[in-house]
Amino acid sequence: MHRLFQVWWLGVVLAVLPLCDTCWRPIQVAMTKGSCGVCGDNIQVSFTVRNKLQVPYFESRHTVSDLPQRELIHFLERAAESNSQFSFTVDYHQGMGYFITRMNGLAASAPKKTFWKMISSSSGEMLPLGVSQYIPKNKESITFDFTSWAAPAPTLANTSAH
Ligand code: B12
Repeated sequence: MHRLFQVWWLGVVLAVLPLCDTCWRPIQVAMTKGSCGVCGDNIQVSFTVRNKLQVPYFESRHTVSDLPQRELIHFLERAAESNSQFSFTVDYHQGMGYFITRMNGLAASAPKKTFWKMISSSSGEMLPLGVSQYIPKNKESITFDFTSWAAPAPTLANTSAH
């Protein structure tokens, strides 16, 4: 009886909290802060954006540091936010996510059979997944190469991902 009397204030707090919206807010923030899906330790990823297919040719390099390891699209977003020289656009495809349609102002074109091919410079292989699903490794360097699938080599038929 004596101990119950000592914690009477706890009963008052529990009774008031559900009625008080602003009382809950700090608790909700604490619960959601830092949640970012599949997130690992902070990593560094570099991009090379290369067009050797049509004039004006260009090539540029961009590095994103200290971002939690997660899908490639987040690194592209960070690069675009922090560097006005870097830009991209995407189309959304249900099930596979985003397809890169334009980089640094140069648009891919289905009628001209051009696309932005993504290659891991570390392995030299085409990425097996798109930007919404591929998770880069620390210090990985990814090349976005403006490519024609009409060119004799490589063609869609003889590339490993297709
Ligand atoms: C043809 C094809 C392409 C063509 C599409 C252009 C065209 N107009 O034909 C080109 C060469 C551009 C291409 C590129 C890529 N592709 Co592709 N492609 C295919 C393939 C062989 C057939 C798709 C198709 O025509 N379907 C029939 C039509 C009627 O359906 P659709 O929904 O309209 O098809 C569209 C989408 O598939 C889209 N598309 C094609 N590839 C990709 C990749 C991604 C990530 C997305 C979001 C959309 C997309 O383009 C098609 C035409 O508009 C499929 C394999 C398969 N059998 O499905 C792989 C496939 C879809 N591609 C794949 C990949 C990995 C890529 C690349 C990421 C490769 C790379 N490392 O660069 C790039 C995309 C890069 C970017 N810019 O974002 C993977 C996707 C796996 C995944 N879950 O992400 C697949 C499944 C091949 C595989 N590995 O098994 N591709």
